Amino acid sequence: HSRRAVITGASSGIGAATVRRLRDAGWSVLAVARREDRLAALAEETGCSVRVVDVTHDDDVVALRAALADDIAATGQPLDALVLNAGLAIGVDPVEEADPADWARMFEVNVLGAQRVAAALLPLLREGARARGFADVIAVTSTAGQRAYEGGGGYAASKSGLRMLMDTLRLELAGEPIRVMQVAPGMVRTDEFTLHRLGGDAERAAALYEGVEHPLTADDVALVIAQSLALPGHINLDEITMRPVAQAAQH
Ligand code: NJP
Repeated sequence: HSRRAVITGASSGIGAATVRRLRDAGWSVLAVARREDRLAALAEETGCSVRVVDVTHDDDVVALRAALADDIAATGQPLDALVLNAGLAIGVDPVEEADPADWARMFEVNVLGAQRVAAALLPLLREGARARGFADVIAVTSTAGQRAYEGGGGYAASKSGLRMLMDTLRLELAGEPIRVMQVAPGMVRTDEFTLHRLGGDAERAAALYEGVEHPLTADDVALVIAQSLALPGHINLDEITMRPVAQAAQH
């Protein structure tokens, strides 16, 4: 059996690129997100399985676990890896002017969504680890969770929350053969993420990339995720920070 992964936030950007990278590496992938049309196109293109899941909805996540458990029982193919990638940023307002509802939404998806999916699928990952020797949870965090920047308060707070969630999970799973890894990218050129962040203002979205000559692409991040998962099972890359060279020079 090929290795099996679940990828959240797989309908665009880094998640979709990770589906392609893992498919190319021979994985069998279940891609989940909310946008059904995007998922259908991805399934058509890559041959991956897809399922509509909103990570903020308990029912969706419970149903995901049940469907996956049934498929594992039917095929004998265990779950090897969970890629926690679903996430979003809203706004670039200073703390003083930020709307708490925007912050709540970022926490709901970026932190609580990751906790909900990880908790639901851990029993299946444990079975996978028993069958294969190890299993993986890998999250896409952000350099925003490591270092503050003006206007990034809510996103940074949520991503540092996710970072601590992952660090805690690693401690709690100590002694089990489950790796808990994080990839923290700097600026990635995924237009939908930025456009959504800026409420659809394409001009401001384009301006955001102006300071960085060659931002990372979604595929750059996907490559690092795929290579981290491909490492021998006794190597845990706790946290990988990856930035475009032009951005690295700023600090
Ligand atoms: O953005 P985008 P990226 N339930 O908007 C999904 C982090 N990051 O690829 O549900 C389930 O193309 C959404 O799917 P849909 C970032 O924080 C980025 O850049 O169909 N899924 C879509 O597939 C995030 O964690 C940059 O709308 C939900 C996906 O999430 C990850 O990279 C820098 C959902 C977002 O894809 C991927 O972002 C950095 C929900 N409730 C970290 N809400 C960057 N772009 O600069 C959203 O350091 N999704």
